Amino acid sequence: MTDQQDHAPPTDAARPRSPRWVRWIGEHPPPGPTRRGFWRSPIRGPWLTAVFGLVLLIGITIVFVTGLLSYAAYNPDLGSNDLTPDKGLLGFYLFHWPTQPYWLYRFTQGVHVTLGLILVPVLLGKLWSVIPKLFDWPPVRSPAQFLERISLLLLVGGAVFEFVTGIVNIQYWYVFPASFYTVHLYGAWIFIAAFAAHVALKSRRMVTALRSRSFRDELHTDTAHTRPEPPDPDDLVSPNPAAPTISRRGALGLVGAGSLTVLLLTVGQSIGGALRPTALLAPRGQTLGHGPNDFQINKTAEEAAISTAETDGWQLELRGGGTSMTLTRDDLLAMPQHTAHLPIACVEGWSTRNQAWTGVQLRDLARLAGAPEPGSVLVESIQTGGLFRSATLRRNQVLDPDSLLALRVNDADLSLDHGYPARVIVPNNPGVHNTKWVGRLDFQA
Ligand SMILES: Nc1nc2c(c(=O)[nH]1)N[C@H]1C(S)=C(S)[C@@H](COP(=O)(O)O)O[C@H]1N2
Ligand SMILES: [Mo]
Repeated sequence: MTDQQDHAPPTDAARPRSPRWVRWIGEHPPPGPTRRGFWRSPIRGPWLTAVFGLVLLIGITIVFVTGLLSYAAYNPDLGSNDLTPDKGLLGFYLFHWPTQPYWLYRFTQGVHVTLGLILVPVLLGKLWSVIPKLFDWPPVRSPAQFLERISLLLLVGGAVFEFVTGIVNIQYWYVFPASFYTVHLYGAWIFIAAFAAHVALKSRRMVTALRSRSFRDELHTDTAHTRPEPPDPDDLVSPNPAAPTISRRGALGLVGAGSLTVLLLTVGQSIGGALRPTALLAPRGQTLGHGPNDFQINKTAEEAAISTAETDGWQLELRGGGTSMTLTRDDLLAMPQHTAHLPIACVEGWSTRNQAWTGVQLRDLARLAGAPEPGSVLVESIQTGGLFRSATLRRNQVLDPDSLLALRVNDADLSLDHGYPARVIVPNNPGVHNTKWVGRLDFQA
């Protein structure tokens, strides 16, 4: 077959009216991938694309929703929790993040990160299945086709951007601490807009394609019996197919095996405990402590430039109701102690099992500070090295009986790495807001 034949002019009604030289260019793609005959896989076609598309439709929707929940969990409307410029409209759905169930953030963020990771092979499969469209010739055929191509650029660019920034973040959080949060948030909305438009445009075609072949039959078809699909309106099916080297079953199996491998090598970080070491693809937080403090550490005291020099003679500054006072660790230990069984659940998707935290209830400290009904509390760390840490917690978080300024964990003093002399622990709170090495609590009306 010659290139002339396999690139029959499209039957676009507008075409005959375009100038001759434009038509000539359209009919003469340069050698290489712009020629349809270049793409020869016999399994490429609407059915395979639709199967990947359906998985992504469900998966990306869940990743998007859990991502929005993660943003809400940060209480971005409070204090300096969120410094994203001009996020106004994007916060339209925000609500007061609850403290119960205490494991909710651990679950939603584990799903966000783990599902995002296992969708990577599916995304690659999907992109492979439609790659001839990237080389559509002529590049611009009509205003409508041009607009569609721009939207696909946002779709593919947005997907790649969100996946790459997410993965880089869980691998090296401190590479771009301030901007990750902002770019991943803005990127998500741009991507999801293009995604929604794509779904609206393609959902009928996806359903038709899925119905065109039986999934069960495909799972019983080996390579030798693999035949190309009939020509399709999107020109995904090769006009010049090569002999099959893999069946559709094989291609789906390959992608499925890729996703399963990613799952098995990452999910241990979200489950924690004995399964933590199986998360070989999740390097973060492999540092563990000793004895009762033997659970994952995000940032060690050394990395935060905290040493006994900072903690010797430590005092907590308590502010609220127009007053200010200081308390030593012994003062705090002399107050009523409460124990709560809570995990640390990091935005990066890892979490610990429940640990038994013991300390003073935040609501007791609020009362002591003269602000028994605070609107919020600003928690500041004594940390000066690395990123300075502070977080603002909402009233419901202060008042939950399990919200503590913890002094001990699992019946031992907190280790320096886990925030000695005192750290915040709040049920259902993103790990990053459980401030370690607390120096000041400022309760606000
Ligand atoms: N002062 C301070 N507090 C901090 C951090 C920090 O870097 N500095 N890291 C936060 C993050 S991102 C997490 S996930 C948890 C981890 O707590 P852990 O190290 O005790 O497991 O602490 C949070 N509190
Ligand atoms: Mo974290």
